[in-house]
Amino acid sequence: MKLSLFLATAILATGSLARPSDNLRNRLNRRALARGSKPLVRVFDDEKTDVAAGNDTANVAYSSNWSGAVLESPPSGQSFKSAYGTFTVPTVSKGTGSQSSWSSSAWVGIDGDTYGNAILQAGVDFTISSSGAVTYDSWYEWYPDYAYDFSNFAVSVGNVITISIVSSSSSKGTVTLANKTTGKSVSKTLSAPDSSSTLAGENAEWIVEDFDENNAEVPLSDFHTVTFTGAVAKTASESVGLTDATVIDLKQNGVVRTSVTIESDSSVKITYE
Ligand SMILES: *[C@@H]1O[C@H](CO)[C@@H](O)[C@H](O)[C@H]1NC(C)=O
Ligand SMILES: *[C@@H]1O[C@H](CO)[C@@H](O)[C@H](O)[C@H]1NC(C)=O
Ligand SMILES: CC(=O)N[C@H]1CO[C@H](CO)[C@@H](O)[C@@H]1O
Repeated sequence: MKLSLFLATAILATGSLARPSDNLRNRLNRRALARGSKPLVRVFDDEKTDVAAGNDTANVAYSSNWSGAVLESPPSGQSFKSAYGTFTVPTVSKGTGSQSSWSSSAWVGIDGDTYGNAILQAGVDFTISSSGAVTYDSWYEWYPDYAYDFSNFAVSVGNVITISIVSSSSSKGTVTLANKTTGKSVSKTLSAPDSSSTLAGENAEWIVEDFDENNAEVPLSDFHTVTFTGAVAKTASESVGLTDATVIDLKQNGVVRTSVTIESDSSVKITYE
């Protein structure tokens, strides 16, 4: 697939994500930090195509915000209605530099790459503080609205979580996180925040993001490896796997921070470097 040279220009202030494991004061502080996902921001300086390690067919691009796999267009005349993926909550270590905390976030979503007006998404943040305390926070978001916590879904390392993103119309969708071990799940039905942020169903993605707080990227935590399995996006009539997905590596200040491999039609592995 040819790489799109679309540049997401929507740099909108997005919202708050409090951490359920923090006390109320910290929650309020975090809300003030305006945590949110952003559409894909490509890094153009040395965008590369067809040069994935030893792989002639993969489409590879760099982003300062996203790493993972993106389906950039549905089968002709169709749109993506849903996207699914399962991952194991990873151990988390400190990232580079001297920081008060480091974070990253694994999520599945619809839109936000070539179509930047909206993203319907849900996932789990991984944060480690300078003291070494690790918190995992589950959340949902319809960009450009804020990210919100799921309450009553406290994930921990090793949990196997299935994410389901299902749009019932361009302005309505339901996101679900399910614990594969227990079958326990949380769901939220969301509406488009406004008439300009409806879904197009043009993209589906499986991402580890260096998300924004207070309009700046958070220092990236070392998430070791996140592998999405069972990765599939569906239109009204077809299921689409990852074979033709575009691979996106995180690149910041000239340094590639991830290594992404499409392992099969239903699996993508994202490794922190
Ligand atoms: C290259 O990547 C594609 C998916 O983009 C995959 O189907 C194929 O098996 C890979 N080939 C090799 C040699 O790794
Ligand atoms: C998921 O299941 C595991 C194993 O039973 C359990 O320890 C964990 O607390 C569950 N997590 C959630 C978020 O339900
Ligand atoms: C824009 C955005 O999505 N969040 C960050 C991603 O990258 C851009 C460009 O590097 C930053 O300005 C954003 O803060």
